[in-house]
Amino acid sequence: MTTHKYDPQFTQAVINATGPKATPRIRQITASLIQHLHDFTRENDITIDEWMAGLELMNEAGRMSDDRRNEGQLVCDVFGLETLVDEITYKLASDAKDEPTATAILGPFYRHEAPQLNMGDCIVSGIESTDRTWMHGTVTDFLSGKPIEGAVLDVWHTAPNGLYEQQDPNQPDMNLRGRFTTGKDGKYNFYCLRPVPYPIPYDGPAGKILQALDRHPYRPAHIHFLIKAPGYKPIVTQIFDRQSKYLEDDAVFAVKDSLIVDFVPYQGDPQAEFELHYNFKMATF
Ligand code: MBD
Ligand code: FE
Repeated sequence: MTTHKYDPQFTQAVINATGPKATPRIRQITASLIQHLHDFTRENDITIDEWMAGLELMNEAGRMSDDRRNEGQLVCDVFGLETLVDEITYKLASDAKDEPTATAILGPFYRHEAPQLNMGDCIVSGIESTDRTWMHGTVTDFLSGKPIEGAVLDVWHTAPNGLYEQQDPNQPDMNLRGRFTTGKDGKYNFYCLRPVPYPIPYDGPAGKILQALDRHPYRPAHIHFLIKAPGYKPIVTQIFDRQSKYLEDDAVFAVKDSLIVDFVPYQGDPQAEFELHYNFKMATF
């Protein structure tokens, strides 16, 4: 008897083709992936044309991706996938009673090797803006509350034109990025801008998907952080301006309540219009 491809037996045959040397984890997740892909395809009567359209989106995302543009990641982001894996990773890692700083997705615009700066330095260059912000706080152990020495705070955000420096030929290399290392007191402080909401890149597959789904491409104003300290789990997160639009409908689903912050008008400093205070709480491994 021949097995029709529509037959669920066919799916089992594909799963069973896995050889004995596949690791248990690979075996488990590919069996599940095949099952879900086949079920999805059967349930929706996916035709060759529709499958080809999806394939072309994937190929286009691949062709567009380089060290300035992670289009594949962006496609995952608009489907909420990066937020989901962030959530899962964070839950698996934590059985804590109290809460370290909540995580949020890394996103496609992180760059390694941002400039190493001194406390009190400014990450803004070549931009006239009235939204200078003095950001400061302490990095602590979330259980003991003790300050953490040697924590490296890696920060990045967009320019007022809505572009990260690698997207914008008019910004200096590594603009609006910096790494700051805490001393004994665990304190950090630096100058940045109060960021603005901005549209994620809209001229590729992620944009096509948003358009087809009748969704806007905007993210609320945010600042990214990657914080590392010896003996502690790294924190990948973002903070969001309470006054910003799109907190409720972020195009990439990254907002969490505990990450919403207040930019406070600041009188005490001729270099800054706003003050932003935020403490980061880390958990040990
Ligand atoms: C961004 O700026 C971003 O931070 C994320 C997570 C996704 C797309 C664009
Ligand atoms: Fe971002």
